[in-house]
Amino acid sequence: MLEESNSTLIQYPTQFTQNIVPKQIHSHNDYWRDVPLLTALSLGVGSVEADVWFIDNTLFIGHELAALTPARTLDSLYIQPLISILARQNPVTAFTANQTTPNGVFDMSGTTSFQLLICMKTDGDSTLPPVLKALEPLRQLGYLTTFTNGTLIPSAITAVGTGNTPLEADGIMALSPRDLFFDAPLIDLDDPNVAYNVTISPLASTDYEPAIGWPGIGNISEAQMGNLTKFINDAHTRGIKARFWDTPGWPIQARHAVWELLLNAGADWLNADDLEAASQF
Ligand SMILES: *[C@@H]1O[C@H](CO)[C@@H](O)[C@H](O)[C@H]1NC(C)=O
Ligand SMILES: *[C@@H]1O[C@H](CO)[C@@H](O)[C@H](O)[C@H]1NC(C)=O
Ligand SMILES: *[C@@H]1O[C@H](CO)[C@@H](O)[C@H](O)[C@H]1NC(C)=O
Ligand SMILES: *[C@@H]1O[C@H](CO)[C@@H](O)[C@H](O)[C@H]1NC(C)=O
Ligand SMILES: *[C@@H]1O[C@H](CO)[C@@H](O)[C@H](O)[C@H]1NC(C)=O
Ligand SMILES: CC(=O)N[C@H]1CO[C@H](CO)[C@@H](O)[C@@H]1O
Repeated sequence: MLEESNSTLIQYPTQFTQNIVPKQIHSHNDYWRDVPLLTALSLGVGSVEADVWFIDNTLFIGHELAALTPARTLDSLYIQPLISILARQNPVTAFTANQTTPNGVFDMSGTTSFQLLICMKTDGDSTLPPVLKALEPLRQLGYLTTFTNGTLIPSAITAVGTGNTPLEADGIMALSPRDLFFDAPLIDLDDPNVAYNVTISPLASTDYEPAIGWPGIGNISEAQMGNLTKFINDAHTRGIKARFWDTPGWPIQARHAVWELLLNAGADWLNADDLEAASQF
């Protein structure tokens, strides 16, 4: 059996994520999982969130200061693992000689871009430059979705800044080429001051409770349904994907009712803490 499983006939280069169906699930506080990034990938989760703190010239990962350790950095937990996975998904062989765009992390769907949401916890203006620098190894390998010369070129990883990420002045809007994007405020997509579009924001998000409010129990009101439809339409009109965070987690029945409501209304990402439950939903 061991011998059989080692046969060259049943092995192939990109099987690290073999048979995993990619899903539009966002892993909230991904660094809390058993294994950051890999637990999510094993369940087909298409987007992960990493909270970064820029302290002593290093980007540490964690929910709060008390949770930080020297070893857990943006580079060690996300950038290097992604590079090693993408190296496996992009073997250099005679068969790939003419391939111009890299495969993504999912073997089953090479063109699916994996979303890396970087939530800046420390001051945005001082955290942005080191985050851009941390992305350099992915950038060098051509793995980052990039807006350049008026064209959006999709690639294996789409990096999006959230939290304190600055938009204007020297923020995301000033980047050219741009390979870090901006998580737009979903309820302000009609803001006349910023004409959000996919060249700035592939994603727009909002806190579910103040925006919609239906707790997942009883009937949703017409006004709540109207708001939900409006926000999703505002995003889709601009080609932007919609995400609602902090949806009810309990009771499970309410959590599922809200997930069902969101998916039926056209929300693009399910924001989840329990990835296993969301991946089986
Ligand atoms: C698998 O096969 C290769 C080449 O035949 C051999 O070098 C390697 O030791 C084998 N690995 C296992 C775990 O049997
Ligand atoms: C790559 O392109 C060359 C030149 O057009 C062609 O001869 C070769 O068959 C192609 N290889 C593959 C794997 O498609
Ligand atoms: C973008 O335009 C500049 C100036 O015209 C050119 O040097 C550069 O190669 C272009 N980049 C891409 C990716 O096409
Ligand atoms: C996208 O939005 C930015 C910021 O509002 C704007 O500068 C840019 O012209 C827009 N691009 C397109 C193609 O609409
Ligand atoms: C909820 O909606 C159903 C179906 O429209 C209706 O029968 C029921 O009375 C409503 N419940 C409440 C508490 O309004
Ligand atoms: C958060 C939000 O925008 N809520 C809106 C829901 O819809 C009602 C009725 O149109 C508005 O008054 C609220 O502002």
